[in-house]
Amino acid sequence: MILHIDMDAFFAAIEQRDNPALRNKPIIIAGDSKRSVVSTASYEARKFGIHSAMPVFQAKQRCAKVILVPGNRYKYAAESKKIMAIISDFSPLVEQVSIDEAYVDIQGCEKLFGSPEVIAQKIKAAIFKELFLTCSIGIAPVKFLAKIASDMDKPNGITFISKHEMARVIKDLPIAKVPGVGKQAMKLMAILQIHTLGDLHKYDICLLNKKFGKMGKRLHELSHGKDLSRIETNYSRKSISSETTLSKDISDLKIARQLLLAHSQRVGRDLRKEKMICHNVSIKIKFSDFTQITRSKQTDSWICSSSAIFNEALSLYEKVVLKKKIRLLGVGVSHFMDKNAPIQMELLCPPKEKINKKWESVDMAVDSIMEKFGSGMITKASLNKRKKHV
Ligand code: TTP
Ligand code: MG
Repeated sequence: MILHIDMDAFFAAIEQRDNPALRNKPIIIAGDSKRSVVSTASYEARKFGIHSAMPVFQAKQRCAKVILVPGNRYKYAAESKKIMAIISDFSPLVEQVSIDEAYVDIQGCEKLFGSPEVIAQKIKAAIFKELFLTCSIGIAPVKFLAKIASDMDKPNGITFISKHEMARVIKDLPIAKVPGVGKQAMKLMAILQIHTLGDLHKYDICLLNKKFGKMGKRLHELSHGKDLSRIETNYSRKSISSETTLSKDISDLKIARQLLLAHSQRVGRDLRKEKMICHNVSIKIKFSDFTQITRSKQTDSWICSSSAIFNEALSLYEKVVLKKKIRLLGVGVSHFMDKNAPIQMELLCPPKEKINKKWESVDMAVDSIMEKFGSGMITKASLNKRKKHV
């Protein structure tokens, strides 16, 4: 049996816990610009139809009394660590999949802690006792159904899908709920009259493969209750990104450069904190008409300095033909490796960035000042004029 644990309204719940004035109130975690988007909404705010990714102005239209709370991602990351440590007391097989969710394989734990439902109750109680936070837990024989189950009775619920119930749940499961099925696939599915996971039964695996590629095979397996993915215990972040919705649309390259530099610094700092180097840099641009593009490239070497990330981001940016003004700009890095891991001398393996010692010590000094006094305390001189745009 697999458990999927997902914290309830994670960022908002932490803020409500830490500030009694916010409890039982509709709150959203978001930047304070009019054009920011909601990262999470408390369940009180959700009653008004407010949800993640909704622009803040819309959230305010839906509920005039909604309280806007600026986020603190370091605090949330610290809570996340504590949660994962509590869960690990119940089983060694824990796979963290995001800041607030994890799969747990409880094979062999039942003698020690009881039935799957009892284990779920114990985990919920342990998290609440230590951190005053609630979560929802799904229990199922396979990972993907455990994840779906954890969403069925939110907040603060436990949902158990037994082996015998799997076929029934799959038969009626809306295809939109299946992890990995995106908007494009949904359109094609609608044409093929596929509305639930069970509807896939009548299709041959070859046809699904042809229509949906690799995902077709996986969906075919899932529709038969087979999920071959195992619990992967070595959690590591797969990507780090930073982005801002600007207070005013921009088209000026100078301002875009400043923003790319600021995001490269934030991303670089997080990367160095994780003691990682990366091999892929991406940018994200949302235009004034809300259309969005991402561009990414593999770097020639493994990098971690803010300046190298910035150079890659800028070269990506300069290749974009800008026909509209920009509303949001972001930088991301992915394809990580431990900074201290030896590089194999293979032809295809890129070399480590030749670190410029002077810049490395600047990065280190800036990182530690930010760590101690907050990110507003130090900035590049060229970024100082940026503030009015973000
Ligand atoms: P979720 O688990 O998707 O959402 P949630 O924990 O706020 O609410 P629930 O699980 O009860 O439905 O995401 C976990 C956290 O990740 C969330 O608190 C904030 C952050 N997040 C964003 O920053 N942006 C987003 O678009 C989403 C969906 C989440
Ligand atoms: Mg959650």
